[in-house]
Amino acid sequence: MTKNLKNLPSGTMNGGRALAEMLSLAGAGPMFGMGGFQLLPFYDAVGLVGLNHHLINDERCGAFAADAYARITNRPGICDGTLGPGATNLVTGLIESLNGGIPIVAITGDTNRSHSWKNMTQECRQVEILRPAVKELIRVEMTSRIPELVRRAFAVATSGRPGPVLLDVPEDVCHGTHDFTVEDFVIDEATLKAPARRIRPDRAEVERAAKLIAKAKRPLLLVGGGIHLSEGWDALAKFAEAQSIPVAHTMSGKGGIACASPLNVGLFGRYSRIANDLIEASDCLIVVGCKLGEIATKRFALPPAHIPVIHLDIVAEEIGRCRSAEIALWGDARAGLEDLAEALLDSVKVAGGGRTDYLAEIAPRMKKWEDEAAPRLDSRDRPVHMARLCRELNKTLPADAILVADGGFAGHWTGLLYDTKKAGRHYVPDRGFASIGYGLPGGMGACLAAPDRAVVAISGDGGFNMTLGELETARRAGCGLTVIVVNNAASGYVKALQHAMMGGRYQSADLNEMDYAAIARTMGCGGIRVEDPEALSSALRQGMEERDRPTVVDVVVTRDPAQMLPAVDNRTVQIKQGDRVA
Ligand SMILES: Cc1ncc(C[n+]2csc(CCOP(=O)(O)OP(=O)(O)O)c2C)c(N)n1
Ligand SMILES: [Mg+2]
Repeated sequence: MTKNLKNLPSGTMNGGRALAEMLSLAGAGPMFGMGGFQLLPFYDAVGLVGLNHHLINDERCGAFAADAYARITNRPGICDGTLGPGATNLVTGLIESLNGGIPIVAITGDTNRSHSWKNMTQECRQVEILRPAVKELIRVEMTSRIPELVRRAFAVATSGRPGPVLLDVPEDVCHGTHDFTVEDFVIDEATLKAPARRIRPDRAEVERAAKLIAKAKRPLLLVGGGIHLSEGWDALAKFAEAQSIPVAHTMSGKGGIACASPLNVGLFGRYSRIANDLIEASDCLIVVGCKLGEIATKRFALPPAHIPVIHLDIVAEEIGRCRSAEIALWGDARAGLEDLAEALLDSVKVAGGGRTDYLAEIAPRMKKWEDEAAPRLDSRDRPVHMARLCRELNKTLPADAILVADGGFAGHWTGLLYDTKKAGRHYVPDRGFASIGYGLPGGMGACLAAPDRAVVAISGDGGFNMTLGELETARRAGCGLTVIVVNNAASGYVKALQHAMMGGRYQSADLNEMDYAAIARTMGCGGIRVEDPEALSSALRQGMEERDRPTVVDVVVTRDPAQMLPAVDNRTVQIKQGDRVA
Protein backbone atom coordinates (compact mmCIF):
# COMPACT_ATOMS: atom_id res chain seq x y z
CA MET A 1 0.00 0.00 0.00
CA THR A 2 1.29 3.43 -0.80
CA LYS A 3 1.79 5.80 2.06
CA ASN A 4 0.74 9.35 1.40
CA LEU A 5 0.34 11.49 4.46
CA LYS A 6 -1.76 14.55 5.07
CA ASN A 7 -0.02 17.94 4.99
CA LEU A 8 2.36 16.72 2.36
CA PRO A 9 5.06 19.10 1.34
CA SER A 10 5.10 20.61 -2.12
CA GLY A 11 6.51 23.58 -3.94
CA THR A 12 10.04 24.72 -4.51
CA MET A 13 12.57 23.23 -2.16
CA ASN A 14 16.17 22.18 -2.24
CA GLY A 15 17.37 18.60 -2.58
CA GLY A 16 18.32 18.34 1.08
CA ARG A 17 14.80 19.26 2.12
CA ALA A 18 13.30 16.76 -0.31
CA LEU A 19 15.57 14.07 1.12
CA ALA A 20 14.51 14.88 4.67
CA GLU A 21 10.83 14.99 3.69
CA MET A 22 11.10 11.54 2.14
CA LEU A 23 12.86 10.11 5.19
CA SER A 24 10.18 11.61 7.38
CA LEU A 25 7.52 9.99 5.20
CA ALA A 26 9.42 6.70 5.59
CA GLY A 27 9.12 7.02 9.37
CA ALA A 28 12.90 7.21 9.77
CA GLY A 29 14.11 6.52 13.29
CA PRO A 30 17.28 7.93 14.82
CA MET A 31 19.89 8.82 12.23
CA PHE A 32 23.63 8.93 12.74
CA GLY A 33 26.16 11.02 10.90
CA MET A 34 28.63 13.85 10.67
CA GLY A 35 27.98 16.83 8.45
CA GLY A 36 30.00 18.72 5.89
CA PHE A 37 29.30 21.41 3.32
CA GLN A 38 27.71 19.17 0.70
CA LEU A 39 24.83 17.89 2.85
CA LEU A 40 24.20 21.16 4.75
CA PRO A 41 20.72 21.67 3.26
CA PHE A 42 19.82 18.15 4.40
CA TYR A 43 21.04 18.85 7.94
CA ASP A 44 19.11 22.09 7.94
CA ALA A 45 15.93 20.28 6.91
CA VAL A 46 16.34 17.51 9.48
CA GLY A 47 15.33 19.86 12.28
CA LEU A 48 12.61 21.53 10.23
CA VAL A 49 10.80 18.28 9.47
CA GLY A 50 11.37 16.91 12.98
CA LEU A 51 13.76 14.07 12.30
CA ASN A 52 15.99 12.71 15.04
CA HIS A 53 19.65 13.02 14.00
CA HIS A 54 22.69 12.29 16.15
CA LEU A 55 26.14 13.69 15.48
CA ILE A 56 28.58 10.80 15.85
CA ASN A 57 32.34 11.04 16.32
CA ASP A 58 33.28 8.53 13.62
CA GLU A 59 31.12 7.67 10.62
CA ARG A 60 31.97 3.98 10.97
CA CYS A 61 30.26 4.10 14.35
CA GLY A 62 27.26 5.82 12.81
CA ALA A 63 26.96 2.89 10.41
CA PHE A 64 27.35 0.43 13.31
CA ALA A 65 24.68 2.23 15.33
CA ALA A 66 22.33 2.23 12.34
CA ASP A 67 23.02 -1.49 11.85
CA ALA A 68 22.10 -2.35 15.44
CA TYR A 69 18.98 -0.16 15.25
CA ALA A 70 17.96 -2.08 12.12
CA ARG A 71 18.59 -5.46 13.76
CA ILE A 72 16.27 -4.58 16.61
CA THR A 73 13.49 -3.07 14.51
CA ASN A 74 13.97 -4.63 11.03
CA ARG A 75 13.46 -1.06 9.77
CA PRO A 76 16.28 0.47 7.73
CA GLY A 77 18.92 2.12 9.88
CA ILE A 78 19.99 5.49 8.54
CA CYS A 79 23.48 6.98 8.54
CA ASP A 80 25.33 9.62 6.59
CA GLY A 81 28.79 10.95 5.87
CA THR A 82 30.23 13.87 4.05
CA LEU A 83 32.24 13.35 0.89
CA GLY A 84 35.70 11.75 0.93
CA PRO A 85 36.83 10.81 4.45
CA GLY A 86 33.26 10.76 5.76
CA ALA A 87 32.25 8.42 2.96
CA THR A 88 35.29 6.15 3.27
CA ASN A 89 34.82 5.91 7.04
CA LEU A 90 31.46 4.26 6.34
CA VAL A 91 32.99 1.30 4.52
CA THR A 92 33.53 -1.07 7.46
CA GLY A 93 30.10 -0.44 8.95
CA LEU A 94 28.31 -0.87 5.63
CA ILE A 95 30.05 -4.18 4.95
CA GLU A 96 28.86 -5.42 8.35
CA SER A 97 25.32 -4.75 7.15
CA LEU A 98 25.95 -6.16 3.69
CA ASN A 99 27.30 -9.45 5.01
CA GLY A 100 24.69 -9.61 7.77
CA GLY A 101 21.78 -8.83 5.41
CA ILE A 102 20.75 -5.78 7.42
CA PRO A 103 18.59 -3.04 5.86
CA ILE A 104 20.35 0.34 5.82
CA VAL A 105 19.87 3.57 3.91
CA ALA A 106 23.13 5.50 3.90
CA ILE A 107 23.68 8.94 2.44
CA THR A 108 26.93 10.51 1.32
CA GLY A 109 27.63 13.98 0.00
CA ASP A 110 29.78 14.20 -3.11
CA THR A 111 31.53 16.93 -5.07
CA ASN A 112 29.74 19.66 -6.99
CA ARG A 113 29.61 18.30 -10.52
CA SER A 114 30.60 21.68 -12.00
CA HIS A 115 34.03 21.11 -10.49
CA SER A 116 34.43 17.36 -10.04
CA TRP A 117 37.87 15.95 -10.81
CA LYS A 118 39.61 19.35 -10.52
CA ASN A 119 41.33 18.47 -7.25
CA MET A 120 38.29 19.38 -5.21
CA THR A 121 39.01 19.27 -1.51
CA GLN A 122 38.37 15.82 -0.01
CA GLU A 123 37.55 14.37 -3.40
CA CYS A 124 38.18 10.69 -4.06
CA ARG A 125 36.67 7.90 -6.09
CA GLN A 126 34.16 7.23 -3.34
CA VAL A 127 31.53 5.70 -5.57
CA GLU A 128 34.01 3.07 -6.69
CA ILE A 129 35.22 2.53 -3.12
CA LEU A 130 31.74 2.15 -1.67
CA ARG A 131 30.02 0.20 -4.44
CA PRO A 132 31.19 -3.26 -3.30
CA ALA A 133 30.32 -2.35 0.29
CA VAL A 134 26.60 -2.02 -0.39
CA LYS A 135 23.75 -3.97 -1.93
CA GLU A 136 23.11 -1.10 -4.31
CA LEU A 137 24.72 2.28 -4.82
CA ILE A 138 22.41 4.93 -6.19
CA ARG A 139 23.99 8.01 -7.60
CA VAL A 140 21.46 10.84 -7.41
CA GLU A 141 21.95 12.96 -10.51
CA MET A 142 18.86 15.20 -10.42
CA THR A 143 17.24 17.04 -7.54
CA SER A 144 13.85 16.24 -9.04
CA ARG A 145 14.50 12.49 -8.79
CA ILE A 146 15.22 12.46 -5.04
CA PRO A 147 11.78 11.12 -3.99
CA GLU A 148 11.89 8.35 -6.59
CA LEU A 149 15.41 7.31 -5.63
CA VAL A 150 14.71 7.34 -1.88
CA ARG A 151 11.76 5.03 -2.64
CA ARG A 152 14.15 2.80 -4.55
CA ALA A 153 16.65 2.83 -1.68
CA PHE A 154 14.02 1.60 0.81
CA ALA A 155 12.72 -1.01 -1.62
CA VAL A 156 16.17 -2.48 -2.22
CA ALA A 157 17.17 -2.31 1.46
CA THR A 158 14.14 -4.28 2.67
CA SER A 159 13.45 -6.72 -0.19
CA GLY A 160 14.82 -10.20 -0.73
CA ARG A 161 17.95 -10.50 1.38
CA PRO A 162 17.98 -7.05 3.03
CA GLY A 163 21.11 -4.93 2.84
CA PRO A 164 22.60 -1.45 2.83
CA VAL A 165 21.82 1.00 0.04
CA LEU A 166 23.85 4.12 -0.50
CA LEU A 167 22.47 7.35 -1.91
CA ASP A 168 25.41 9.34 -3.20
CA VAL A 169 24.28 12.96 -3.50
CA PRO A 170 26.44 15.53 -5.30
CA GLU A 171 26.59 18.93 -3.66
CA ASP A 172 24.75 20.69 -6.51
CA VAL A 173 21.92 18.13 -6.33
CA CYS A 174 21.57 18.65 -2.59
CA HIS A 175 21.76 22.46 -2.77
CA GLY A 176 19.81 22.73 -6.04
CA THR A 177 16.05 23.34 -6.05
CA HIS A 178 13.06 21.85 -7.82
CA ASP A 179 9.34 22.58 -7.84
CA PHE A 180 7.91 19.39 -6.30
CA THR A 181 4.26 18.43 -6.38
CA VAL A 182 2.29 16.76 -3.59
CA GLU A 183 2.27 13.56 -5.66
CA ASP A 184 6.05 13.36 -5.51
CA PHE A 185 6.01 12.52 -1.81
CA VAL A 186 4.73 8.98 -1.61
CA ILE A 187 6.35 5.79 -0.43
CA ASP A 188 5.33 2.14 -0.44
CA GLU A 189 4.66 1.20 3.16
CA ALA A 190 5.60 -2.42 2.55
CA THR A 191 9.19 -1.33 1.90
CA LEU A 192 9.68 0.41 5.24
CA LYS A 193 10.45 -2.79 7.13
CA ALA A 194 12.12 -6.09 6.25
CA PRO A 195 10.94 -8.39 4.87
CA ALA A 196 9.21 -6.13 2.39
CA ARG A 197 7.70 -9.10 0.58
CA ARG A 198 7.68 -12.81 1.23
CA ILE A 199 8.38 -15.48 -1.31
CA ARG A 200 7.48 -19.13 -0.72
CA PRO A 201 9.63 -22.07 -1.74
CA ASP A 202 8.60 -24.34 -4.60
CA ARG A 203 5.70 -26.60 -3.55
CA ALA A 204 7.24 -29.74 -5.02
CA GLU A 205 10.50 -29.15 -3.16
CA VAL A 206 8.59 -28.60 0.08
CA GLU A 207 6.88 -31.95 -0.45
CA ARG A 208 10.22 -33.68 -1.04
CA ALA A 209 11.66 -32.05 2.06
CA ALA A 210 8.65 -33.11 4.11
CA LYS A 211 9.16 -36.72 3.04
CA LEU A 212 12.82 -36.64 4.01
CA ILE A 213 12.03 -35.09 7.38
CA ALA A 214 9.17 -37.51 8.07
CA LYS A 215 11.42 -40.51 7.77
CA ALA A 216 14.40 -39.00 9.60
CA LYS A 217 15.15 -40.33 13.05
CA ARG A 218 17.54 -37.61 14.15
CA PRO A 219 16.69 -34.42 12.25
CA LEU A 220 18.27 -31.19 13.44
CA LEU A 221 17.48 -27.56 12.62
CA LEU A 222 20.49 -25.28 12.01
CA VAL A 223 19.31 -21.71 12.24
CA GLY A 224 21.09 -18.49 11.23
CA GLY A 225 20.35 -14.76 11.36
CA GLY A 226 17.78 -15.04 8.57
CA ILE A 227 15.25 -16.24 11.13
CA HIS A 228 15.26 -12.76 12.71
CA LEU A 229 15.07 -10.97 9.38
CA SER A 230 11.98 -12.95 8.44
CA GLU A 231 10.54 -12.71 11.98
CA GLY A 232 10.09 -16.45 11.83
CA TRP A 233 10.31 -17.15 15.57
CA ASP A 234 6.79 -18.51 16.06
CA ALA A 235 6.91 -20.54 12.87
CA LEU A 236 10.20 -22.08 13.98
CA ALA A 237 8.97 -22.94 17.47
CA LYS A 238 5.74 -24.43 16.12
CA PHE A 239 7.53 -26.50 13.52
CA ALA A 240 10.25 -27.71 15.89
CA GLU A 241 7.71 -28.61 18.59
CA ALA A 242 5.26 -30.34 16.29
CA GLN A 243 8.01 -32.39 14.66
CA SER A 244 10.16 -32.89 17.78
CA ILE A 245 13.26 -31.43 16.15
CA PRO A 246 16.00 -29.80 18.24
CA VAL A 247 17.34 -26.42 17.17
CA ALA A 248 20.99 -25.39 16.98
CA HIS A 249 21.97 -21.88 15.97
CA THR A 250 24.79 -19.64 14.80
CA MET A 251 25.76 -16.57 16.81
CA SER A 252 23.44 -14.43 14.66
CA GLY A 253 20.69 -17.05 14.90
CA LYS A 254 20.68 -17.06 18.71
CA GLY A 255 17.12 -16.36 19.84
CA GLY A 256 15.55 -17.97 16.75
CA ILE A 257 14.06 -20.12 19.45
CA ALA A 258 14.56 -19.08 23.08
CA CYS A 259 17.79 -20.47 24.54
CA ALA A 260 15.67 -21.47 27.52
CA SER A 261 13.55 -23.78 25.32
CA PRO A 262 14.08 -27.51 25.92
CA LEU A 263 14.50 -27.88 22.14
CA ASN A 264 17.44 -25.47 22.03
CA VAL A 265 20.79 -27.22 21.83
CA GLY A 266 22.89 -24.05 21.60
CA LEU A 267 25.57 -22.78 19.31
CA PHE A 268 27.07 -24.91 16.55
CA GLY A 269 30.27 -24.45 14.57
CA ARG A 270 33.55 -23.09 15.92
CA TYR A 271 32.25 -23.30 19.49
CA SER A 272 29.57 -25.70 20.61
CA ARG A 273 28.03 -27.24 23.71
CA ILE A 274 26.42 -30.39 22.34
CA ALA A 275 25.25 -29.16 18.94
CA ASN A 276 28.28 -30.29 16.92
CA ASP A 277 27.94 -33.81 18.30
CA LEU A 278 24.26 -33.83 17.36
CA ILE A 279 25.16 -32.68 13.85
CA GLU A 280 27.62 -35.56 13.48
CA ALA A 281 24.95 -38.06 14.54
CA SER A 282 22.09 -36.50 12.56
CA ASP A 283 20.39 -38.10 9.56
CA CYS A 284 18.76 -34.93 8.21
CA LEU A 285 19.85 -31.32 8.65
CA ILE A 286 17.43 -28.49 8.01
CA VAL A 287 19.39 -25.28 7.49
CA VAL A 288 17.31 -22.12 7.84
CA GLY A 289 18.47 -18.59 6.96
CA CYS A 290 22.11 -19.51 7.35
CA LYS A 291 25.00 -19.24 4.89
CA LEU A 292 26.99 -22.12 6.39
CA GLY A 293 30.14 -20.01 6.31
CA GLU A 294 33.51 -20.63 7.87
CA ILE A 295 32.63 -20.16 11.53
CA ALA A 296 29.34 -22.08 11.37
CA THR A 297 31.06 -25.04 9.76
CA LYS A 298 34.41 -25.03 11.60
CA ARG A 299 36.11 -24.07 8.38
CA PHE A 300 33.90 -26.37 6.33
CA ALA A 301 34.60 -29.46 8.39
CA LEU A 302 30.89 -29.63 9.32
CA PRO A 303 28.41 -31.02 8.49
CA PRO A 304 29.72 -34.43 7.41
CA ALA A 305 29.21 -35.02 3.70
CA HIS A 306 26.97 -38.07 4.05
CA ILE A 307 24.19 -36.27 5.94
CA PRO A 308 21.44 -34.92 3.68
CA VAL A 309 20.87 -31.18 3.94
CA ILE A 310 17.63 -29.31 3.31
CA HIS A 311 18.60 -25.67 2.82
CA LEU A 312 16.00 -22.91 3.16
CA ASP A 313 17.30 -19.47 2.19
CA ILE A 314 16.08 -16.23 0.67
CA VAL A 315 19.11 -16.10 -1.65
CA ALA A 316 18.98 -18.93 -4.15
CA GLU A 317 22.69 -18.87 -4.87
CA GLU A 318 23.63 -19.30 -1.20
CA ILE A 319 22.07 -22.76 -1.38
CA GLY A 320 24.76 -25.27 -2.18
CA ARG A 321 27.51 -22.67 -2.11
CA CYS A 322 29.51 -24.09 0.80
CA ARG A 323 27.82 -27.44 1.14
CA SER A 324 25.68 -29.21 -1.44
CA ALA A 325 22.02 -29.40 -0.52
CA GLU A 326 19.81 -32.43 -1.08
CA ILE A 327 16.80 -30.17 -1.26
CA ALA A 328 16.83 -26.45 -2.05
CA LEU A 329 14.04 -24.39 -0.56
CA TRP A 330 14.35 -20.93 -2.03
CA GLY A 331 12.23 -18.55 -0.04
CA ASP A 332 11.49 -16.62 3.10
CA ALA A 333 12.40 -18.47 6.30
CA ARG A 334 9.03 -17.96 8.01
CA ALA A 335 7.02 -18.84 4.92
CA GLY A 336 9.19 -21.90 4.28
CA LEU A 337 8.83 -23.19 7.83
CA GLU A 338 5.08 -22.67 7.72
CA ASP A 339 4.87 -24.59 4.47
CA LEU A 340 7.01 -27.42 5.82
CA ALA A 341 4.83 -27.61 8.93
CA GLU A 342 1.73 -27.80 6.76
CA ALA A 343 3.19 -30.43 4.47
CA LEU A 344 4.05 -32.52 7.51
CA LEU A 345 0.68 -32.21 9.23
CA ASP A 346 -0.22 -35.84 8.55
CA SER A 347 3.02 -37.18 9.85
CA VAL A 348 3.04 -35.12 13.06
CA LYS A 349 1.91 -38.01 15.21
CA VAL A 350 4.21 -40.56 13.68
CA ALA A 351 7.25 -38.34 13.56
CA GLY A 352 6.79 -36.81 17.00
CA GLY A 353 6.14 -40.19 18.56
CA GLY A 354 9.05 -41.78 16.78
CA ARG A 355 11.49 -39.26 18.16
CA THR A 356 10.77 -39.56 21.84
CA ASP A 357 14.06 -41.26 22.59
CA TYR A 358 15.96 -38.76 20.50
CA LEU A 359 14.43 -35.81 22.32
CA ALA A 360 14.92 -37.48 25.66
CA GLU A 361 18.68 -37.39 25.02
CA ILE A 362 18.83 -33.63 24.90
CA ALA A 363 18.26 -32.65 28.53
CA PRO A 364 20.78 -35.11 30.03
CA ARG A 365 23.39 -34.21 27.42
CA MET A 366 22.94 -30.53 28.11
CA LYS A 367 23.11 -31.26 31.84
CA LYS A 368 26.33 -33.20 31.37
CA TRP A 369 27.84 -30.32 29.41
CA GLU A 370 26.73 -27.90 32.10
CA ASP A 371 28.18 -30.05 34.90
CA GLU A 372 31.49 -30.13 33.08
CA ALA A 373 31.39 -26.39 32.51
CA ALA A 374 30.23 -25.61 36.06
CA PRO A 375 33.68 -24.98 37.56
CA ARG A 376 34.22 -22.26 34.96
CA LEU A 377 30.66 -20.91 35.06
CA ASP A 378 30.79 -20.66 38.86
CA SER A 379 34.45 -19.67 39.04
CA ARG A 380 35.43 -17.34 41.86
CA ASP A 381 38.74 -16.62 40.14
CA ARG A 382 40.26 -13.19 40.26
CA PRO A 383 40.80 -11.87 37.64
CA VAL A 384 37.25 -12.73 36.63
CA HIS A 385 36.70 -15.83 34.49
CA MET A 386 34.85 -15.09 31.22
CA ALA A 387 32.48 -18.00 31.82
CA ARG A 388 31.53 -16.51 35.19
CA LEU A 389 30.87 -13.17 33.54
CA CYS A 390 28.53 -14.93 31.10
CA ARG A 391 26.73 -16.71 33.93
CA GLU A 392 26.20 -13.39 35.72
CA LEU A 393 24.77 -11.94 32.51
CA ASN A 394 22.40 -14.91 32.30
CA LYS A 395 21.31 -14.40 35.88
CA THR A 396 21.02 -10.63 35.87
CA LEU A 397 19.66 -9.52 32.50
CA PRO A 398 15.88 -9.33 32.28
CA ALA A 399 14.01 -11.41 29.69
CA ASP A 400 13.55 -8.57 27.23
CA ALA A 401 17.12 -7.24 27.57
CA ILE A 402 19.36 -6.83 24.54
CA LEU A 403 23.01 -7.88 24.66
CA VAL A 404 25.18 -6.36 21.94
CA ALA A 405 28.45 -8.24 21.53
CA ASP A 406 31.64 -6.94 19.95
CA GLY A 407 34.20 -9.04 18.06
CA GLY A 408 37.01 -10.55 20.16
CA PHE A 409 36.28 -12.64 23.22
CA ALA A 410 33.24 -10.58 24.15
CA GLY A 411 31.49 -12.24 21.20
CA HIS A 412 33.16 -15.65 21.37
CA TRP A 413 32.27 -16.31 25.00
CA THR A 414 28.79 -14.85 25.03
CA GLY A 415 28.02 -16.59 21.73
CA LEU A 416 28.70 -19.89 23.45
CA LEU A 417 27.42 -19.18 26.96
CA TYR A 418 24.86 -16.38 26.95
CA ASP A 419 21.25 -17.59 27.04
CA THR A 420 18.31 -15.57 25.81
CA LYS A 421 15.13 -16.13 27.76
CA LYS A 422 12.69 -15.35 24.97
CA ALA A 423 12.69 -15.81 21.22
CA GLY A 424 13.68 -12.75 19.22
CA ARG A 425 16.80 -10.79 18.41
CA HIS A 426 17.92 -10.23 21.99
CA TYR A 427 21.54 -10.96 21.19
CA VAL A 428 23.25 -8.73 18.62
CA PRO A 429 26.77 -9.76 17.58
CA ASP A 430 28.45 -8.17 14.55
CA ARG A 431 29.12 -11.40 12.74
CA GLY A 432 28.70 -9.95 9.27
CA PHE A 433 32.24 -8.59 9.26
CA ALA A 434 33.33 -9.32 12.84
CA SER A 435 35.07 -5.99 13.18
CA ILE A 436 36.08 -4.98 16.66
CA GLY A 437 34.62 -1.65 17.76
CA TYR A 438 30.94 -2.52 17.21
CA GLY A 439 29.97 -2.94 20.86
CA LEU A 440 29.65 0.65 22.06
CA PRO A 441 28.10 2.19 18.91
CA GLY A 442 25.96 -0.91 18.37
CA GLY A 443 24.77 -0.63 21.95
CA MET A 444 23.85 2.98 21.30
CA GLY A 445 21.83 2.05 18.22
CA ALA A 446 20.04 -0.73 20.12
CA CYS A 447 19.32 1.63 23.00
CA LEU A 448 17.75 4.22 20.71
CA ALA A 449 15.75 1.45 19.01
CA ALA A 450 14.40 0.13 22.30
CA PRO A 451 14.60 2.92 24.88
CA ASP A 452 12.44 1.08 27.40
CA ARG A 453 14.52 -2.09 27.46
CA ALA A 454 17.77 -2.85 29.25
CA VAL A 455 20.60 -2.71 26.72
CA VAL A 456 24.02 -4.06 27.62
CA ALA A 457 26.98 -3.95 25.24
CA ILE A 458 30.04 -6.09 25.79
CA SER A 459 33.32 -5.16 24.17
CA GLY A 460 37.01 -6.00 24.41
CA ASP A 461 39.34 -3.28 25.66
CA GLY A 462 40.84 -3.09 22.16
CA GLY A 463 37.43 -2.70 20.54
CA PHE A 464 36.43 -0.16 23.18
CA ASN A 465 39.61 1.88 22.60
CA MET A 466 38.83 1.91 18.90
CA THR A 467 35.49 3.66 19.39
CA LEU A 468 35.80 5.27 22.82
CA GLY A 469 34.79 8.66 21.40
CA GLU A 470 31.24 7.38 21.00
CA LEU A 471 30.83 7.42 24.76
CA GLU A 472 30.49 11.15 24.29
CA THR A 473 27.77 10.54 21.67
CA ALA A 474 25.94 8.02 23.85
CA ARG A 475 25.97 10.43 26.75
CA ARG A 476 24.71 13.30 24.58
CA ALA A 477 21.98 11.02 23.19
CA GLY A 478 20.97 10.17 26.75
CA CYS A 479 21.41 6.43 26.26
CA GLY A 480 20.96 4.40 29.44
CA LEU A 481 23.41 1.90 28.01
CA THR A 482 25.61 -0.40 30.07
CA VAL A 483 28.95 -1.13 28.41
CA ILE A 484 30.97 -4.01 29.77
CA VAL A 485 34.66 -3.74 28.93
CA VAL A 486 36.35 -7.13 28.90
CA ASN A 487 39.61 -5.77 30.25
CA ASN A 488 42.43 -8.23 29.54
CA ALA A 489 44.99 -5.53 28.72
CA ALA A 490 45.50 -7.24 25.39
CA SER A 491 44.44 -7.79 21.86
CA GLY A 492 43.48 -11.01 23.52
CA TYR A 493 42.34 -13.17 20.64
CA VAL A 494 45.57 -12.45 18.82
CA LYS A 495 47.60 -13.08 21.97
CA ALA A 496 45.84 -16.39 22.60
CA LEU A 497 46.53 -17.48 19.02
CA GLN A 498 50.18 -16.48 19.38
CA HIS A 499 50.29 -18.54 22.55
CA ALA A 500 48.78 -21.58 20.85
CA MET A 501 50.36 -21.33 17.43
CA MET A 502 53.55 -19.28 17.66
CA GLY A 503 55.12 -20.86 20.69
CA GLY A 504 54.21 -17.95 22.92
CA ARG A 505 56.05 -15.35 20.88
CA TYR A 506 53.83 -12.33 21.44
CA GLN A 507 54.00 -9.53 18.97
CA SER A 508 51.95 -6.34 19.17
CA ALA A 509 49.39 -8.05 21.35
CA ASP A 510 49.56 -6.12 24.64
CA LEU A 511 47.62 -3.05 25.69
CA ASN A 512 48.29 -0.77 28.62
CA GLU A 513 46.67 -1.46 31.93
CA MET A 514 43.80 1.03 31.94
CA ASP A 515 40.90 1.90 34.20
CA TYR A 516 38.03 2.33 31.76
CA ALA A 517 35.56 3.05 34.56
CA ALA A 518 37.62 6.06 35.60
CA ILE A 519 37.77 7.25 31.98
CA ALA A 520 33.99 6.93 31.73
CA ARG A 521 33.50 8.96 34.91
CA THR A 522 35.66 11.78 33.58
CA MET A 523 33.46 11.76 30.49
CA GLY A 524 30.38 12.33 32.63
CA CYS A 525 29.20 8.73 32.48
CA GLY A 526 28.85 6.11 35.17
CA GLY A 527 31.92 3.96 35.73
CA ILE A 528 32.30 0.84 37.87
CA ARG A 529 35.47 -1.24 38.04
CA VAL A 530 34.94 -4.91 38.86
CA GLU A 531 37.76 -7.15 40.02
CA ASP A 532 35.72 -9.52 42.19
CA PRO A 533 33.21 -11.77 40.39
CA GLU A 534 30.82 -11.45 43.31
CA ALA A 535 30.46 -7.75 42.46
CA LEU A 536 29.40 -8.34 38.84
CA SER A 537 25.69 -8.66 39.32
CA SER A 538 25.26 -5.49 41.36
CA ALA A 539 27.46 -3.54 38.94
CA LEU A 540 25.27 -4.69 36.03
CA ARG A 541 22.11 -3.81 37.91
CA GLN A 542 23.47 -0.38 38.75
CA GLY A 543 24.31 0.16 35.09
CA MET A 544 20.85 -0.90 33.94
CA GLU A 545 19.20 1.39 36.46
CA GLU A 546 20.78 4.44 34.83
CA ARG A 547 18.17 5.42 32.28
CA ASP A 548 19.68 8.49 30.66
CA ARG A 549 23.44 8.14 30.60
CA PRO A 550 25.82 5.30 29.82
CA THR A 551 27.67 3.30 32.45
CA VAL A 552 30.93 1.51 31.81
CA VAL A 553 31.49 -1.66 33.81
CA ASP A 554 35.20 -2.35 33.50
CA VAL A 555 35.72 -6.05 34.24
CA VAL A 556 39.25 -7.21 34.92
CA VAL A 557 39.51 -10.65 33.29
CA THR A 558 42.36 -13.10 32.90
CA ARG A 559 45.64 -11.95 31.45
CA ASP A 560 46.81 -15.52 30.90
CA PRO A 561 46.74 -16.24 27.16
CA ALA A 562 46.43 -19.97 27.85
CA GLN A 563 43.04 -19.33 29.48
CA MET A 564 41.50 -16.95 27.00
CA LEU A 565 39.98 -19.11 24.26
CA PRO A 566 36.65 -20.72 25.06
CA ALA A 567 36.47 -24.48 24.53
CA VAL A 568 40.08 -24.85 23.44
CA ASP A 569 42.56 -26.56 25.67
CA ASN A 570 45.89 -25.11 24.70
CA ARG A 571 47.83 -28.02 26.07
CA THR A 572 46.18 -30.55 23.80
CA VAL A 573 45.12 -28.54 20.79
CA GLN A 574 46.28 -29.96 17.46
CA ILE A 575 47.49 -27.38 15.02
CA LYS A 576 47.35 -28.30 11.37
CA GLN A 577 49.23 -26.41 8.71
CA GLY A 578 47.12 -23.57 7.35
CA ASP A 579 44.30 -24.22 9.79
CA ARG A 580 43.13 -22.12 12.73
CA VAL A 581 42.55 -23.39 16.21
CA ALA A 582 39.57 -21.16 16.82
C1 LIG B 1 38.90 -3.89 12.84
C2 LIG B 1 39.51 -5.20 13.23
N1 LIG B 1 40.84 -5.33 13.30
C3 LIG B 1 41.40 -6.51 13.68
C4 LIG B 1 40.62 -7.57 14.00
C5 LIG B 1 41.23 -8.93 14.37
N2 LIG B 1 40.91 -9.22 15.77
C6 LIG B 1 39.96 -10.10 16.14
S1 LIG B 1 39.77 -10.21 17.77
C7 LIG B 1 41.02 -9.12 18.04
C8 LIG B 1 41.45 -8.73 19.43
C9 LIG B 1 40.76 -7.51 19.84
O1 LIG B 1 41.12 -7.14 21.12
P1 LIG B 1 40.00 -6.79 22.17
O2 LIG B 1 38.96 -5.92 21.55
O3 LIG B 1 40.66 -6.28 23.39
O4 LIG B 1 39.29 -8.19 22.43
P2 LIG B 1 39.87 -9.46 23.18
O5 LIG B 1 40.19 -10.47 22.12
O6 LIG B 1 41.07 -9.03 23.96
O7 LIG B 1 38.75 -9.91 24.04
C10 LIG B 1 41.53 -8.66 16.84
C11 LIG B 1 42.65 -7.67 16.73
C12 LIG B 1 39.21 -7.39 13.92
N3 LIG B 1 38.35 -8.36 14.21
N4 LIG B 1 38.70 -6.19 13.56
MG1 LIG C 1 41.33 -7.25 25.02
